[in-house]
Amino acid sequence: MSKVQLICPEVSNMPWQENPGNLVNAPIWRYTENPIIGRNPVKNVARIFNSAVIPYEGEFIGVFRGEQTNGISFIYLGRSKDGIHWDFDENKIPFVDEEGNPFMPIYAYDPRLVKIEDTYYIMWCQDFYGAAIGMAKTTDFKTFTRIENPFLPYNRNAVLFPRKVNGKFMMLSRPSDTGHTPFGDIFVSESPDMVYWGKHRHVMSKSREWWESLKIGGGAAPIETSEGWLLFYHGVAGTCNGYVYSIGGAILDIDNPSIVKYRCENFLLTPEAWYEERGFVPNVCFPCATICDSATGRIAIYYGAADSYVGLAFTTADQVIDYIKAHSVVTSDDTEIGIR
Ligand code: BMA
Repeated sequence: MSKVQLICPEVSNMPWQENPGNLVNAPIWRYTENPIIGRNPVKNVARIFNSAVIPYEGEFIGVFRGEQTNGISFIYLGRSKDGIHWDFDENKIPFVDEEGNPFMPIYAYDPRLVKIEDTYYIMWCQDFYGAAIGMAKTTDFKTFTRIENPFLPYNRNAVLFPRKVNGKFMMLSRPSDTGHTPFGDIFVSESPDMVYWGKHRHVMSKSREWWESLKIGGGAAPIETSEGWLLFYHGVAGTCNGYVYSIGGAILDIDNPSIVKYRCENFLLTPEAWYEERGFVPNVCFPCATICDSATGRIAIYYGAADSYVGLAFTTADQVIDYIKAHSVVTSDDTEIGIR
């Protein structure tokens, strides 16, 4: 029985391996058979990475960033019985507008997938006269209806909270600029209706730690726990040979998520395995989803590796929250409400 409560359904058939007992850094351990998705996973798709999965009808379903052989990314649907072995649709998700007419983005990448009440929402980065957030909803994974783009360009890394907070939908995002932005903070915005977004608040900025000294961005959907919202995000370092993407962890206030209660000064996972260090873009661990089991406190983290593969890592609510708290450093930027 875990000390920290995960407020989510029980998922007994989640993929799982125990802590190997020989970890020297954070209590996050890689699945021994990583990567779970290799190259050329489906016709015309060279690589799948930075993708999101969710339990569905006793099995698993996911939205996957498929980088086509022509270099353009789109979102593909995948299904799995065990969360590890995936079958992908050969065609891109056929998004429609609210009238049911085809409404495909020009490109789409880094999808997240979040269930709120009975609806599944997908959010991704797409062109809206510049990189911005696109969104769609589905209830059956057959019809995918695009809804209003929540923010103006330029913005990336949007992810919804899995429930309303104080009666409002909440979304994290990372405003940016036109290119491979060498800066960026996480903000939270709220909406009464999933159309109009406002009351924007700053959540957190880069830190002094090397692994998140350039920029940060929201990762997997925040996980509701008895300690607050557990957030796995990405932190970026700049080196003379390019960016390095690591996974970080923070705990946000449950009723006012612009307040960071704890923030781990150490990375939780940084590129060390061959499939993280070697690939189309080397040195990338990019978390986009988790699967959690409230019965045991187990958490499986899905992350893109080197813009080439999908990796899986495990932890538990107790172990990771203890570690985040024990290594927490928060600044006034983190703990304030975030309005100026
Ligand atoms: C970011 C995003 C991610 C990607 C990362 C590393 O800007 O585009 O999709 O994984 O760069 O290339």
